[in-house]
Amino acid sequence: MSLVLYEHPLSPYAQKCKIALYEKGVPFEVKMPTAIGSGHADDDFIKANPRAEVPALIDGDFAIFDSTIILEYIEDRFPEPRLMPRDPKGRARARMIEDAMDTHYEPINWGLGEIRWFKRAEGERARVIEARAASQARDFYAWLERHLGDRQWFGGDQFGWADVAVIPYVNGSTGLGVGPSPTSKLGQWQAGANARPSVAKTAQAAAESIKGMAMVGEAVKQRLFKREYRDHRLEWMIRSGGLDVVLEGIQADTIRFSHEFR
Ligand SMILES: N[C@@H](CCC(=O)N[C@@H](CS)C(=O)NCC(=O)O)C(=O)O
Repeated sequence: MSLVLYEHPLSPYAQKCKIALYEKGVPFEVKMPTAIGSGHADDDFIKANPRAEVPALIDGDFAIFDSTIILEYIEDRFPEPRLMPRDPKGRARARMIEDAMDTHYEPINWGLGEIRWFKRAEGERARVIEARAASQARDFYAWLERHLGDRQWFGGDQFGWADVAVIPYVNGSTGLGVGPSPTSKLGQWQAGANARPSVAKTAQAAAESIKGMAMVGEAVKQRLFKREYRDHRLEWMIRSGGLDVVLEGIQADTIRFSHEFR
């Protein structure tokens, strides 16, 4: 068996898949697509994922894209230890949380990255967007805590699907200075999740990779980087005070939309 995961260590979508594979003890090889994020994906990678996004999982001659579908495939193919709860409500909760993190939460971190790393706005303009991000994250933590309730993990007494789906984002937010308070219920959950070797290894790779982000603002200015403002990310930037960021990026040709299938 040879599994290859196309990934980027900072992609929360890819992190979900890595954590799941580590939890299940499945060996896999990681590959970073050439020039990922720049808008110049290579043909081999596009063959694996016509959306030209990480993650993509290659299992022999079969290629799968989209982190949710990959997670489902991993669970089907390697059922033990089980990540998805058995009871219908637990399963629905896990799926709702994953979907909310991937679509509603993800652009908060991504938007902060656009400001901090890719230098899309500075001064007062940046502060407005950053303040919106911080307040959205706080509100989201309250929602997550309601789902966590008094349980150790989102699915009960076993680390599982929703934990895998939340931890990459909450760790990303902590790195960006808008994480949950360590003494809060969510902060304590976060510390517990980070103590797991699967999560620690994934977070360590992300921390290494972040060192390379110092230069990317300059790369955008020089138009070497053309960032993907797709679906909820585009909406987030506009609704959070960054309409100018979008318009300027389109004019400067440093923003693109989703890859067209071919
Ligand atoms: N819905 C997709 C989203 C994947 C995604 O947006 N990946 C980003 C990285 S976080 C990416 O590869 N973007 C391509 C690019 O920026 O060129 C999934 O769940 O896998």
